[in-house]
This record gives sequence, C-alpha cells and structure tokens, in this order.
Amino acid sequence: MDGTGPRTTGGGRAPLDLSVYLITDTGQCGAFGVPATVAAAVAAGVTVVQLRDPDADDADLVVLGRALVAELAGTGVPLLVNDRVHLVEAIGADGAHVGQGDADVLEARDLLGPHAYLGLSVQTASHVQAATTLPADALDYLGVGPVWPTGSKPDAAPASGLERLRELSAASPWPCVAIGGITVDRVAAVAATGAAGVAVISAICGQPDVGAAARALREAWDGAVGERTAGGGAAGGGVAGSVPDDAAAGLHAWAGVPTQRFVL
Ligand code: TZP
Ligand code: MG
Repeated sequence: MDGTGPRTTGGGRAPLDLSVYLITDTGQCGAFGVPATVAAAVAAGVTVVQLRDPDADDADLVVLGRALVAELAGTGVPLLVNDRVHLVEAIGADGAHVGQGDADVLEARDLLGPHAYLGLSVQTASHVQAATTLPADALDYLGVGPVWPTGSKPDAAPASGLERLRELSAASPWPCVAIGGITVDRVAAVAATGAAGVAVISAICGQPDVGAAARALREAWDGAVGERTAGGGAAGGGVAGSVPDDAAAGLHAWAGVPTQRFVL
C-alpha cells in the first residue's frame, strides 16, 4: 500500500468491509419487515447488506430493493442483490452476489460494468481454483459455506466446517466471508480462520431485538479480531483498517481486498 489513499480494484471499487454482513430473508423478518431490520442492523454496525428473496418476483424485488436503498442512503453501507444481476441497476444497488448455480461470473461482470461489486459463493477448493482463472477484477470477495448447517437455505450444500473455511480462505486471493449457521458464539472461531467477516440471516432477521442481535455480532467480531491481531493473527488474516505496509509481500494481508492478484 502506498499510503496515498484507499486501495481500489481495477474498476475503482473501494474495498468492502465484510466484517458483519447481513443477508435479508423476508419471511424471517416477519412483521418487523426487511427495511426496519436493515435500518436497525446497520445502526448497530452491519457493514454490508445483501437483498435475498428467492420467492419474490422481479417487480416485488425491485420495490423492496428500492426501499433498502432509501434506508441505506448516507450510511456508506453497500447493498448487493442476490442472484438477480439484471435488477441491480433498476434497484440502484451497489452490486450483486452469485452462487455456483447462478449467473456466470463473467456475464454478471459484463452486465454490472466495472464499478459494481460482485461476490461469488464457493464450497470447494475447485471452486476457488476456477475463480482464480477469471480476470483479476471480476470479483470482490468470496462467500464460503455453509460452514455449519443452516435452516435458512433448504437447498444449501452440506456444511463444510471450519477447516474447509480455513483452507479456502488461505487459498483465495479475495477476502472470504463465512456463511451458514453463524451465531455470536461462533464468531471467534470464524475470525480465527482468517476469514474477513461473518454473513448471517437468522442471527439477525427475526430476532426479538434486531439491533441488539446485530450489535452482539459486531462486538464479537471486533473482539475476536482484536485477539487475532494481538496474537499475531491467523494465516490469511487481515482486518479492516489494519493493512500493513508490507502487505504486497503476501497474498493474504488484505483488509477486505486482495493486495496481490493472481498473475493470469
Ligand atoms: N448460503 C449458504 S448458507 C445460507 C446461504 C444464503 C443461509 C445462511 O443463513 P443462516 O440463518 O445465517 O444460517
Ligand atoms: Mg443463488
């Protein structure tokens, strides 16, 4: 890092802070609602919001997405759209997240243009390896999981555990956010793998006090990362705001963004 400003990708995208990443679930948010959930969670320290509602049709998703854009205005917290890359522009979102069975990454990047964020779910080392054959700036981060079993995605892959998360985080040139079954009690174990953050649905959506739930995750992450930093850090570890100047020497000294892309 040259110290002249935030590191950006080739598309001029500022690094994402993936530390506490909320994925919305309309059903789990219940009567409290998705916009109110997002507002309370962001006020409590959530750093990324992903709009996810596989059951909504496009028109309804655009309406909900625009409501979230309005909630997030002025917060600096980006809104990403799950799967439906073609709705990012209509919603006015900041990017998208796709799974292995969703839109092709290069087609998604073409549709999004260079300035939008794009994340990709991975479950295996082959998925990470395949991603590294893409142009360096196609992606911003990887989502790894489910790490633990989840009740929030009926068609989720089997839980792959912390060792897989550690392995994939170490192999990835992009920051990795862990997903699947993450609770406050599991945040420290995730942070110790070198992951860049925790992505959750049920640990926030539908909780009796959404703000308190999000704050508990925020504090657990910050506490765990403090330990990680004080203890020398896990292999692959990096935390927002703590990019060492010698980061270019290593693949994983990022703070939410790769310091060194694979040479393709
Ligand atoms: N992708 C993998 S697991 C998952 C998604 C969308 C659901 C995570 O939800 P929860 O409630 O945090 O386990
Ligand atoms: Mg998907």
